[in-house]
Formats: sequence, structure tokens, C-alpha cells
Amino acid sequence: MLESLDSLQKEAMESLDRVAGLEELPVWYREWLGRKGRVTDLSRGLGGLSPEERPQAGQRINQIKQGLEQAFEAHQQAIENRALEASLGSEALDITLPGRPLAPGHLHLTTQTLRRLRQIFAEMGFQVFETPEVETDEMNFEMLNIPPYHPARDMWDTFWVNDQVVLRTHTSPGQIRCMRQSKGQPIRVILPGKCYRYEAITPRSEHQFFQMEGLVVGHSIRMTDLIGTIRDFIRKMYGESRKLRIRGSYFPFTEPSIEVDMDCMLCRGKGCRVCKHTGWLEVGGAGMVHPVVLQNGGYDPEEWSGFAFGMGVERPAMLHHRIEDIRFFYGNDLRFLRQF
Ligand code: FA5
Repeated sequence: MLESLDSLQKEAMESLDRVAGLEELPVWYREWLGRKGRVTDLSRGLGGLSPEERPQAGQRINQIKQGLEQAFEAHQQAIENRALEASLGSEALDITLPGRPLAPGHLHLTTQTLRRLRQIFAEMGFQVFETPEVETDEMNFEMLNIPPYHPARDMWDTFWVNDQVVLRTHTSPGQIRCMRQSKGQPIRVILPGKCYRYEAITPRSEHQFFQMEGLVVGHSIRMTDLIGTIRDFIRKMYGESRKLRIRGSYFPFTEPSIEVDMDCMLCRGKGCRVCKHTGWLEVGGAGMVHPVVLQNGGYDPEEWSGFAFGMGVERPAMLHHRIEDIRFFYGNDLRFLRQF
């Protein structure tokens, strides 16, 4: 038996030596090492041997199998290398051809818009104050003059983490954090950041979006300071000839509260699809900081006054670039993102 195994191994090796092309390799493998191959058949024949012969023969068959597997892999590698060398030799290589350019990434449209906003406000002397995206109910609502069960809570559809913790619905809680940290010093900051709302996603509304809050606190700060700041910002961002419209509004944390619009830059106030034929585009909410909010931030409303504003980031960018659907921003479609 053992001698016949030796001659079978020799035969297999000679047959492998004769394999010259990639396509012949599987044929050889099937014949010798496949499920019904000649070496596998040997293992099946072990049952017919005497108990004394069986262990030695089994061991020898395993050695042959391993040896043939290794020889097969080495032979396959050698054939592949020969094929590669042959193809490289036959293909002309022009080393003077210019390389393929690597496309570098670029900043997302939201980041570009946020940077532009920061730059404009920095020129007006505003510092940036960053605050957490996960907030307490106390900061997101109560300290902003919105007690539990107050109907104004309906203005912000909320993702609750638990009874006391929310994903911030707006950047306004940053007002309280900033005032508490500024400890009675005058304040002029912007608070950019991501907000979350439990809202249906539509072409105009995402459940995650960015806002840019502004807060100024000082002695004798007036509504005219607020309007002047917003007017300067709008003209720097959207062009010197932009007009402003102020409407009365309601936010629990500002008194009085206003809503700011600018004339539509696409139709110049004549009326078009983007401005819904009104000639005006919404910029954001604003107002004079409510005395209760000043107090909650540690500022005496008898001595201090302030204004605050809050605007979206994606919606103005949509208007600017005529983007029809906010969902494109975070849909990760490079065909969209590469355009900006
Ligand atoms: C507020 O969130 C107030 N905190 C703003 C404010 C700050 C008022 C300070 C007074 C003083 P409002 O819910 O209107 O207000 O949101 C402000 C802006 O955020 C909107 O004008 C809009 O541009 C943007 N925004 C709101 N919801 C969404 C949404 N689901 N998707 C995209 N942008 C949104």
C-alpha cells in the first residue's frame, strides 16, 4: 500500500508539472484533490486495510495531501507571475503620461455657510460661544421663560432623551449658559450649532438642522441696535441693496419679539416661486431679551438689557443657491455636494 502511495504522489507531481496555463489548474485540482479526486479516494479506501496498516497509511495520505496542496499553490503563483510578466512586457508603458488627478474633497455647503456667517459676525465684533447639543429641559425651556405645560412648548416639537433631557430644539439655551459664564460682563456672541426637532421631514424641514443664535447684553442696548445689526449682516451676506421688513411676533424669551424678512434676491421683491409671490424671504426670529431670561442668566434687568436673534443656516443657503429640497444637504449624494 505504502509503495503505491509513493508512486501516486510521483504521478500527481509530474502531472502538475505539465500544467502550463491558468485554465488547466482547476482541472488538475479536481482530478487529484477535489471531493472525488484520486487522493481523496485513497482516504475512503482506508477501511479495507488491516488495523495495523491503517494508521500509517492514513498519516501518509495526509502528508501527500498537504504536500500536493502546497505544490499546487506554488505552481499557481508561478503561472500567475509568468502571465503578469508577459502582459507587462507586451503592453507599452508611456511614463511621460500625466498622472490621474486625485479629486480633493471640499467643505460641505453647511460648513461653508457657517464659516461665512462666523466671518461676518466676527467683523462686527462677535465672539463664538459653543454650547451642548444635548440639553436639560431646564435650559431648553424653563430658563427661557417656558415653564412645563406652557402652550408655547408646542412651537418646538421635541426629541426627549428622558423626562429631564432633550436634544436641543434651538440654540437659545446657549443664551443662559453664556450669561452664566460671563458673570456680569457685557456680551456680544454668536452661538452656532445643530438643533433637533421631532418634525415630519419635508422639502423645507429636516429633523436635524443648524441655527445661528446671536446674543448681545450691555447697558442701554435697544431695539434699534438689533435692527442695525441684522441689517448690516444681511447686506454683507446677501448684497448691499437688500431691504428689511420687521414684523411683530412672539417668543417667550424675548419681549418685544420680531420676525425679520428681507426682499427676495431672486425677483428683487416683485414676487416669484421662491418667495411664494410675496416678494419677501424669512430671515429668522429676534427680539429684546426678556427680563426673566436676563435674571435667569444672572443679569439684573434693571441695569442690563440685551437683544437676541436666531436664524436657520440651511434655509438661507437654499435660497441663495436655489436649492429646492433641504433633504439634499444630508443625503450624501456627491453629485449634489460637488456643486458647491
Ligand atoms: C427659534 O428657534 C428661536 N429660538 C429663534 C429666536 C432666537 C427668536 C432668539 C428670538 C430670539 P424658529 O423656530 O422660528 O425660532 O427657528 C428659527 C429658524 O430655524 C427658522 O427661521 C428656520 O430658518 C430654522 N428652522 C426651524 N425649524 C427648522 C427645520 N425643521 N428645518 C430646517 N430649518 C429650520
